[in-house]
Amino acid sequence: MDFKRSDFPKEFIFGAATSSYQIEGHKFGGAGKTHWDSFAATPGNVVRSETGDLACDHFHHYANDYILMKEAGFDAYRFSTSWARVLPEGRGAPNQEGLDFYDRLVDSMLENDLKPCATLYHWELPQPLADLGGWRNRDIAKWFADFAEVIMGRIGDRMYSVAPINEPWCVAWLSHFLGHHAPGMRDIRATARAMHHVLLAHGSAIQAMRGLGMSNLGGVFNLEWATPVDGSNVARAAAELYDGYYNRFFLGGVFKKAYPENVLIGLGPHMPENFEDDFDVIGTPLDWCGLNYYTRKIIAPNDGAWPSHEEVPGPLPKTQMDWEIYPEGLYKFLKRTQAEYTGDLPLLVTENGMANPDVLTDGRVNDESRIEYLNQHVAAAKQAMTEGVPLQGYMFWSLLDNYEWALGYEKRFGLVHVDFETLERTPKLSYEALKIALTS
Ligand code: IFM
Repeated sequence: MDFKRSDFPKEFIFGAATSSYQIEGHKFGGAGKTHWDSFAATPGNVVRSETGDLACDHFHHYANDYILMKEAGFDAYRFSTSWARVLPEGRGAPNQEGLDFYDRLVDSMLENDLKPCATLYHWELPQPLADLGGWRNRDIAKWFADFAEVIMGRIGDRMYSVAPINEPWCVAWLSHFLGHHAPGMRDIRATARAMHHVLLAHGSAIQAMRGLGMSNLGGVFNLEWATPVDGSNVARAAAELYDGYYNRFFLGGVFKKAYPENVLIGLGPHMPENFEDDFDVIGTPLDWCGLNYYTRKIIAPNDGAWPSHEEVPGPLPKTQMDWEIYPEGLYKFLKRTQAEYTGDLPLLVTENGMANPDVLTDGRVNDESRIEYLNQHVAAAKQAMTEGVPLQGYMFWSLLDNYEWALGYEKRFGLVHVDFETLERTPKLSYEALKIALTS
């Protein structure tokens, strides 16, 4: 790598991230059905209709996975807890086996000197709650706060940090407006409700965890830089709207207790009644803010219904996801988030990485393009730090190749290669390069 640990402050945290449904093996340990199981069982939604049933079988391999992390010199592990594994019905009686699993997981992280950084929800909603309307139902805020109390009542004493929800934009817009993720809806009213309720659930869970006496609680937002297709006013307004519902809606709700006006022009008529009354819960103070960053989008206006724009292909080199590589976006987001939303609050890059068509040859994966991608993005973050952004950590996505949701197992994001038949783990060149950077 072009960087090493000593280039950063002593207390700076390097970590790797994963999520429950993407790696654990959902069929093990008495977990309940989730909306991802039904979404994937519906033809056309997921490549080859693949599911997280087995995934990386982290359920049985976690101890070795943490040894790999320790050997690479990571300080922290960002993982998520599966709501349906803990509460198979989403509410009511906990699954003791699920609670015991997370208990073992956390102890094993600590044995390997990894700071446990939990996310309570990374997208696998228990099916019984989806049947009740899921994120469209305001009651989800209460159900989620109850789940936060159950899981943190068991492992909260050993957490380094906790965030309630991974990437609210994906939970709401990607899943209810674009229909790319479970529950696969394409409905503006459902979207408006999900966008508000996901933030209400976030704030309610923060309050529940404060009630348990917990600290170091934050939020994790995925941000995508929007570039207008040309210099016209309509193109600029289109990109500002994309920025509004992708980025500013969620940061605005949490840190300013307000949603952007340009977004409310379209979503306003579909929002829950008196939604403004919830801002005090949504804006419950946090201890840190996490940014997940991968790419930018070029936005062009069109004549369609609101939001009346579309993404067009950009000229930059792309990853296996067809996402442009644009490290400047990370720099700009760190600067802008501090300047406009978070001030002195610590920031973390909670996800960054790339999918690459990695091939295992003679026991090696030469993922030089991933090394280059990480170098460029870490340098962009370092630049922002040099200019005063209080960045306190950087987590790579992902530790392991895993279930990339609707794209199944085809897109490989791991620092460690996984053979999905034998489940064998093989550290890639990027893992080895990071190991040298973090341990020397
Ligand atoms: O795999 C996902 C993860 O679940 C959330 N953030 C983006 C990653 C890559 O698409």
